Amino acid sequence: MKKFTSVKDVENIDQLVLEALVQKKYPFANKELGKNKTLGLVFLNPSLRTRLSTQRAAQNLGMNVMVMNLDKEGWSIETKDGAIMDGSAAEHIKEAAAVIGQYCDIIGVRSFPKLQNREEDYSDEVLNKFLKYAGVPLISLESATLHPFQSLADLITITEVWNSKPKTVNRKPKVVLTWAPHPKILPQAVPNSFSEWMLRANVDFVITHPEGYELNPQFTSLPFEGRSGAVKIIYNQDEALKNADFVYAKNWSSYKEYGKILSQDRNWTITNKKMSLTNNGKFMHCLPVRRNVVVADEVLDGPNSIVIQQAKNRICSAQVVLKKILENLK
Ligand code: AN0
Ligand code: CP
Repeated sequence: MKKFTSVKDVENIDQLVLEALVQKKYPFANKELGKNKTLGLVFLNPSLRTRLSTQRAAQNLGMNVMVMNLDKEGWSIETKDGAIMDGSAAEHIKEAAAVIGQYCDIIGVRSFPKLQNREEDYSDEVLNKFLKYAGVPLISLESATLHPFQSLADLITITEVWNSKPKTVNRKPKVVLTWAPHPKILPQAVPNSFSEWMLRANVDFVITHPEGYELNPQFTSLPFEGRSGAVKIIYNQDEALKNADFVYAKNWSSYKEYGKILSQDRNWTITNKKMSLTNNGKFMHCLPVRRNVVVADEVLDGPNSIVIQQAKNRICSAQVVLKKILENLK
């Protein structure tokens, strides 16, 4: 593997999940692989899980890790080509990325969208300029459009939970991604990414959201490998939740009316009543989550919540990818 910015960088996702579960079981089996190699983690936005789990994964592989909060501790960065830099930005992304590339063998970058201009956000400028100028393999720590480490951890978690069921259950799990209310304007990266991974996974996948929250069809349709099709979108949440084995809640702002909050409807909050429509379904969320807005305490604190297992799986998600990139460096 040479980079990890989307599911498209993965040859075989089922194989990757199996290898991740081996890394989880034997976290120190490859601790010599990363010796004398340095991972640089560059954050332009806050993080708890991504920062710590990726750092932990790299340490398990014997790597050194450097973290830079570029937004707070670095020079402010210009990204536009040809800019006349007589404003507040002191350094251009061309030099910043190239210099970090001199110090690191692999670079991770987190860069959220500004949610003002759709075209600009979907060009994923910061990620792509790091790809272009860093000169070393790049991993996405959540870009403006995708969050692949999260989705891989989600698929690992679904696989673990589903495979632990009695062998008499011989069908694909039904996975429902549901929009949920939130007071702030949030990116579409997590649902975009979850959708592009679920479309390629061995699951029945449904998305439910209020009208107007349709995601970019680029991530919800599958025109490849002779298969074509799109995710089933159901606007009635109760109907979508019927017989779900996994309920993945997430808020996002509108893609169509870009960056707008079109609904704050608390009827979309995941409660025990909503979960009772499912097939004793498990509750998932990438975290951080707003209690009693996105999901009721009773669900998050209940026996069917697997959010902590999901967060734990961020380690083996990052570790399997770093391992594959390190193997390719040698
Ligand atoms: C971010 C998002 O929605 O993309 C990060 C999630 C992992 N969440 C918030 O900003 C609350
Ligand atoms: N789920 C996730 O990526 O969390 P952080 O934003 O805390 O890294």
